[in-house]
Amino acid sequence: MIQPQHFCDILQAQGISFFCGVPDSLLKNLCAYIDDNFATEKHIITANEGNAIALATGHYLGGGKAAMVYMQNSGLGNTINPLTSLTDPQVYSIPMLLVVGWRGEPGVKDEPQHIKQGQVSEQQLAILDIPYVVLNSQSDLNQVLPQLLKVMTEQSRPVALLVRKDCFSPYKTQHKSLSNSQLQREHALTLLLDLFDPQDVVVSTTGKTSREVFEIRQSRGQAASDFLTVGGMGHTSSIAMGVALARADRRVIAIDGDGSMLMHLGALPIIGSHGPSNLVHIVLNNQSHESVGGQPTVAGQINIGQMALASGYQEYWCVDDEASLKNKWSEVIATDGPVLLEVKIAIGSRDDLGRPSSSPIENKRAFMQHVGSA
Ligand SMILES: Cc1ncc(C[n+]2csc(CCOP(=O)(O)OP(=O)(O)O)c2C)c(N)n1
Repeated sequence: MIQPQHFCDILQAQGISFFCGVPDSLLKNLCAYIDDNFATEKHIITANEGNAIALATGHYLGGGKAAMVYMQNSGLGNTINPLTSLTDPQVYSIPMLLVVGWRGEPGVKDEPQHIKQGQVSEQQLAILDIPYVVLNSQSDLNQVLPQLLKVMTEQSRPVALLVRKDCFSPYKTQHKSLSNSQLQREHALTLLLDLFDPQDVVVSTTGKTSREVFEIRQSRGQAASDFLTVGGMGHTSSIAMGVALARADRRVIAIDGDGSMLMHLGALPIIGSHGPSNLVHIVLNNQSHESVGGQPTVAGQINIGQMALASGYQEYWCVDDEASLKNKWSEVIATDGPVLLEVKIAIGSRDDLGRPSSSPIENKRAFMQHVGSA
């Protein structure tokens, strides 16, 4: 296995000492090492992967040095626009090293949302004309990295490492949880699902939130008719807005995460300006990307309430424990939307948390039957 420190040492020796990106579970040991060992001006966790390409572009423009951009292959989609219209050799020709976690690699068992992306990742890099190398735990970094970075520098272009599962050796973060809340996400979800009306329409976000929602419903013997946004991270609130506009007679509840909300924050003013009165936007804020390793977000340093209200939401509340959550809910549902409820939660989840046992198509059908659109 490759030690994260060894990897970063070689990069630094090759002149790369600025890191940015969005965390990925396959890269979590590398991300944790970088986060612990590089100062905040050398390592920035961006809202989405396209932002990271832009940040690396600015780093090169401002300092003449290439940066490393890390991401899950799900994030490749977010990078395609800046990679084709900004950094490509036919445009500004900007060197950078992309480190891409290869979820859904053909032949490796993975979740439905990773299958297609895993199949097309190599083709995507090829069609983008990005020279790449597949990295595995046995790769000889002393050979692979200098060769790839030579191409990057000589041709002044993005190059990539496509990183297989179990490539990096374990690294335990020294980083402490930023959240002060004691409320575990799964418990918050249990309380919320108790508070919801059976007629409510629920859209839940990417990562462990949707897995927990699914398990709670299953443990109660309830139909799994919530829409689980297993892919398309950052789009939960926009999906919910679409449903809310289509079904003005039903209360629609988006259960978002802080990382997910930040990824496509532009959704907020669009929701606020179009004002679906039947939309409740809940943000479970643990100030981290807990699902992929707990790397920090900036959600503890910003004022989500002011952002929501400035975006045109009708009302905002913040709760951080069981009593305040139960207490506020009647007010939330009595207020015309769109409204935003921030629930401050602790970092953490069960080790034995399962994965949805129904397929996305079954999930879609159950959801549409619940909404009355199928
Ligand atoms: C475009 C994209 N980038 C990255 C990922 C990997 N990913 C899955 S869940 C997640 C973290 C979500 O963080 P947050 O919304 O705060 O929820 P939490 O996991 O903390 O509950 C990330 C980065 C992804 N699925 N899609």
